[in-house]
Amino acid sequence: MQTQIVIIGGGPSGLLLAQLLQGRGIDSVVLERKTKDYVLGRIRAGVLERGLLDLMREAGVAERMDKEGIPHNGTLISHGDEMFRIGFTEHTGHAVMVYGQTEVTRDLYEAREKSGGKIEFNVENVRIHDADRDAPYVTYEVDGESRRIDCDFVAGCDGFHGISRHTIPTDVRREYEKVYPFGWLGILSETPPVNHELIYATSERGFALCSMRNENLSRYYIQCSLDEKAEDWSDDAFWAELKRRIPADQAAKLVTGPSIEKSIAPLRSFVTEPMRWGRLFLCGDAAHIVPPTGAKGLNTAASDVNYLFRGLTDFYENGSTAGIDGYSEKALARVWKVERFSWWFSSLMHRYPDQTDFDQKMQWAELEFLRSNDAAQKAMAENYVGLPYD
Ligand code: RFL
Ligand code: PHB
Repeated sequence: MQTQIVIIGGGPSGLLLAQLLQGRGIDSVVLERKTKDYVLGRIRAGVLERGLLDLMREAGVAERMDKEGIPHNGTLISHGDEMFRIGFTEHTGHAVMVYGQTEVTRDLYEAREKSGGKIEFNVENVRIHDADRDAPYVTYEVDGESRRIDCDFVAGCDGFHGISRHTIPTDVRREYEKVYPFGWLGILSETPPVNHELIYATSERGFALCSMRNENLSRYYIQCSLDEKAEDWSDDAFWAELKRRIPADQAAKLVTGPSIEKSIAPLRSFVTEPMRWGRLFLCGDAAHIVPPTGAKGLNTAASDVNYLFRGLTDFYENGSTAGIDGYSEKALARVWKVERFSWWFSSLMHRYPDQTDFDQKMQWAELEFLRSNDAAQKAMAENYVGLPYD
């Protein structure tokens, strides 16, 4: 088989890239290790930046998102019983949108199927060959049968546990990592959200987040220790702990109900450099991870897709290699700014096991500064709604 771009990974990065390329007449094949149902069953991101919204529109897959997504003009931050708001629109002129990653992925799959774009599910043993030469190719197995696709370029969109990153030789690749000493226990429940805006809450007992998917579907998280297991938490225990971490007036109006999903995610900051090696380009979680506190993972994957898509179209339409040659540097410049924001917001809001009284006072002082200082709020809002794609 022959195509222009082999895209490894059928998560949001891979599918969005495929759809954008297809709109410009550039052919791709998407290779996904799991089934479509498995990918759609993963409950992940909920907040979309304007850059991603614009890319969805450019890819022609925004109809349902623009109809059902909920624009958010600000967010709430609480500290014990104190709560303040950071207005996004008043500080930046922009908002974010609450629309689940599951829905984004569903819309992208539907568009891909409608347009007849190729996706192979259940692929195994994917290997990238000759990425540092002029004629790369990818081999894989499906139903026990070996296949090969020759291509111009390979996009590694296969997430943190994928193989693409490991194709780059260790003497070229440099990795930076910070693992946080806690995780997030999250639940999804068919209950109305406690507030019409998200609440990022810090308390003596640790962090909590009140988020949502729609007016009758709520997503809540609490900071937990790494040795805990989701199945050890009853719904009642979860709700009781959440109520202790959010302001009393919010806890009083929290509507509880059975959880329909419950899972624990570890928190990690991770970047690999470079994001390009020869004809292989890394995109999204394959190249970087942020802790979820700033809602940046999916959004940063989208900014990589943006730079790579522009670079590839410039190559195919104008014969210019400038965009693809500059891809790694450009993407990484933005990635590091997002890493900083996610690390800062995580450090501000969580309880650390080895935290001293002094460290705690510093968190409180920083929160008080954020509550009372317009410039600090503007900086937070600019990062939250998404830095521009330069
Ligand atoms: P994905 O989504 O991991 O998709 C990669 C795909 O590649 C497949 N794959 C392979 N396919 C073929 N061959 C192989 N060898 C393969 N290895 C892997 C996988 O099966 C998968 O389908 O990466 P992608 O596309 O880069 O997308 C990244 C986002 O999924 C991720 O950044 C976000 O979910 C992070 N995230 C959030 N991001 C936000 O922007 N806003 C949020 O509010 C937000 N909340 C979250 C989050 C992530 C969370 N978890 C569980 C990690 C909340 C949570 C709890
Ligand atoms: C979510 O709704 O899943 C969500 C929202 C905001 C975050 C992280 C996760 O910062």
